[in-house]
Amino acid sequence: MNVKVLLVDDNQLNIRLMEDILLDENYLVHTVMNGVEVLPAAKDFKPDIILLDIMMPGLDGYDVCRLLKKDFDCKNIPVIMVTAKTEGSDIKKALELGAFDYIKKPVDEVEVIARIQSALRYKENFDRLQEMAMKDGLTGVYNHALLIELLGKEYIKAKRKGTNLAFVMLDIDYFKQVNDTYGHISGDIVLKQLCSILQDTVRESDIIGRYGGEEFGIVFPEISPEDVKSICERIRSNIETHSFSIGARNINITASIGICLKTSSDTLSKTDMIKFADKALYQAKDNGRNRVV
Ligand code: GH3
Ligand code: MG
Ligand code: MG
Repeated sequence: MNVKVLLVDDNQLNIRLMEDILLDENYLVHTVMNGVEVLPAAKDFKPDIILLDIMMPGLDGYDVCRLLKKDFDCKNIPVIMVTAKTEGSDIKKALELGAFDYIKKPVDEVEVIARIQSALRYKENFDRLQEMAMKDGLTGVYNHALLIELLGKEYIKAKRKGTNLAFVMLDIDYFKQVNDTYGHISGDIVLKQLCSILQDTVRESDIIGRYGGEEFGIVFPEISPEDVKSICERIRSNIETHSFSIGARNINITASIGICLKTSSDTLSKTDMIKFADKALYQAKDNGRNRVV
């Protein structure tokens, strides 16, 4: 895929010069000629990198950089300042505001490409590490810490908007037997396939995480009691009817599910929600497993 560059400069000639350099590399370039348009353009165009002029009327490059670094969607896009301001104090200010690097005007073609590529290499490593810090290595769903953090975020959002929030705990039935009979590697394959079922069954906005071992948590923002019950019932039945293929063999498993739904008038805390979902899960186990409570 082509590298996407958002180019910001208030001077037409500078833009043309830089565009020539970037288009030579087959980069996809979107240009913006004033500071206020940068944040909306960045959200819309989703660039891999932003080349940002400092001296512009209205919002200057420093102001724009500050705005970008405060924005949830844009804060990790590397910003390279392109500037005629070459005093040490100017560069210091740009870097302190979160700019990744700077290029001095008049620009040199080889230097521009080298600095862009260095920023892209950094970003690639950053993304990989961030993914590793957020996701469970085996199943690809969120890890325990992220699941709880995202539940907290949704809890605050639900409170502010006065909407429902559900937390669901799912635990595989007699999973120890799967490991004991077919081995841990097979057990791992089952866990991965189970997560695919979960992902295929819930809505895009729902959040799946590995609570621990063979227990998974799902956060359902803005959901009615009927809908959360029917989605969980569908999860339960999709697991029960799925043929889990481990090597040449196919096996069947079931899972038990506990739901805690908080309406806007409930005063449950985030921790209460986990506690009640867990209680419901254990009731599902006690009542014979392979059921939703
Ligand atoms: P129950 O119906 O009461 O939930 O029975 P169970 O056997 O599923 O429950 P238990 O908690 O006794 O056992 C869970 C098992 O899950 C034990 C553990 O070895 C296994 N397990 C946990 N994490 C992993 C993993 O990452 N891979 C594999 N293969 N097994 C795991
Ligand atoms: Mg279990
Ligand atoms: Mg368990």
